[in-house]
Amino acid sequence: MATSRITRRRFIQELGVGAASLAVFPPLSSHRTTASRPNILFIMSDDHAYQAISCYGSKINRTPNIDRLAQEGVRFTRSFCTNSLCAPSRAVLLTGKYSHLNGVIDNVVAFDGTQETFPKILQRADYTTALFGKWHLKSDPTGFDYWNILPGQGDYYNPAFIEMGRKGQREGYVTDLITDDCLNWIRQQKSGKPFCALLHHKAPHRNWMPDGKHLSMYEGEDIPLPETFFDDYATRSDAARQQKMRIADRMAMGYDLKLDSDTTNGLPSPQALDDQWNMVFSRLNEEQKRVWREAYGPRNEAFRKSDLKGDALTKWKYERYIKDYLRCIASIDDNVGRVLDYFDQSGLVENTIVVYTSDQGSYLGEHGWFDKRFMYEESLRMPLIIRYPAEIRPRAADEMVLNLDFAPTFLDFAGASIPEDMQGESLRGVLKGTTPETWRRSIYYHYYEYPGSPFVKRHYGIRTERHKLMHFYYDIDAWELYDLQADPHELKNVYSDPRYGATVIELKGELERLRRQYKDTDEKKFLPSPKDPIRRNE
Ligand code: SGN
Ligand code: CA
Repeated sequence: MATSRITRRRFIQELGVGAASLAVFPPLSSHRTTASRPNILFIMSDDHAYQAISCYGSKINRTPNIDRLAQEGVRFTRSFCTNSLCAPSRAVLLTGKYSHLNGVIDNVVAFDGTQETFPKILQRADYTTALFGKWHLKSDPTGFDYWNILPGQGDYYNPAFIEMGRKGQREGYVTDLITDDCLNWIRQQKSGKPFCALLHHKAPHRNWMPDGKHLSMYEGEDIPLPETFFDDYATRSDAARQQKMRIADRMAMGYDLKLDSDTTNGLPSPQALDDQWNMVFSRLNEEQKRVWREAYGPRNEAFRKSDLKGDALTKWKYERYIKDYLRCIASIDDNVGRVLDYFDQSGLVENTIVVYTSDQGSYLGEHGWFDKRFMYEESLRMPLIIRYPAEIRPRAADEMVLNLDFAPTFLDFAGASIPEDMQGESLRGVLKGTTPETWRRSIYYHYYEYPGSPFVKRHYGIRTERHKLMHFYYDIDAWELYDLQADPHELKNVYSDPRYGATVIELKGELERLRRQYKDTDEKKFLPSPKDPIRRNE
């Protein structure tokens, strides 16, 4: 696999880093403002599923600015995360290592900031580095010359920020504020050094609070239900049946669905989340509250009068969820547009790598769900678009890539050496259209946050172009196999179908090979002891 990089690494080791960078890449001192040492702007949103991006074929919304980036860059159609959860995905992208090696297996563990990360290596290679927005790794950021982050999950309205260790609060909407900060910082960069900025949005994460100007977008429109909305999980293992993330019965009336307490028709709702709703709503100033009440008041009253039940009620919940989610994305897309416009005006386009991705995918009603975590396609996939006019031509790329690959990719473009123990592969060849013959044909996945809300069981698995094999473990021992060609929506588990017997044997062999390659052979290593309390995922 990716022999080209192994060869290059050996080459670097043999010659010594300084000599190798002279031989393989142009000398550092001359690339400050040339195409050989690009700036990097890494835009990442939180839970933005590919199903809600028009250049990925969205049936439910338009994202003209993200599409514009895709027209000018490479759009990956098979980009995946290794563990579909926020903090784990972020730790993987910083370190280029799987969760079991970087330590962040779930949203509970704090990131050990003393370990090697790509921003630290870029700093040593004379880059200026900065981080804006969602971080969620608990420990203070390391490897950044400047950082201004949201504490924890952050708030949509008038959010608190931590700027280089100092706490503060700002008036406004989170997606606009994070973008403002990042653009202001870029404008101030006058040192002549290349920069790497991580622009990490909170939106469109739960509880999906849109900004004032998008509150009525999609109102009066029907958003189609996904085909698998009424999945009955008939052929699956108990893992799919026992999760607690169904739109039908797990959404909070206030927090998720924005109903006032007198418009819920007495429908059951988790009290803790609705208390949280009162807290987040109380952050709005009087004018923001007025705009919200004006938009939601009449809709909530109509809901009260309709007295919906059964499937009609579930469909209403879906509509409320998806419209708020898409409204949050409208603001993300507008802000991506602001960044692209600034780059056009400032002449930074040619020599800046711009990435758009999301920490993982999300269910937008598929299988009846919201949230993520499972290795099924909707949450396994990450949208990924990379633009770099100086070196790459626009195309859609089908190669299987991982969030594990970001760190080596950025280091490769920066002309810095890639540590031997990083487990990802540089995407540089793929981006240039010269994919190595040996490029990976399967990917490995491992999810751990269980027991803990929303009760998606621990599992690991392998995906090839055609198949996906998963093993659920801990308080279950169950396998699922999907034939992605015959069954792209993963509705029919064929693990016990004798016609797939040879495939199961072959995939188990390949899965073992990947587990050894990535040094993840001990599934008991991260099991909580029976005395451990249920893990909270904040
Ligand atoms: C919060 C959400 C969950 C979500 C996790 C993790 N609940 O706990 O729905 O799965 O974050 O999301 S909420 O009521 O607090 O919104 S992640 O993207 O940060 O991993
Ligand atoms: Ca996320």
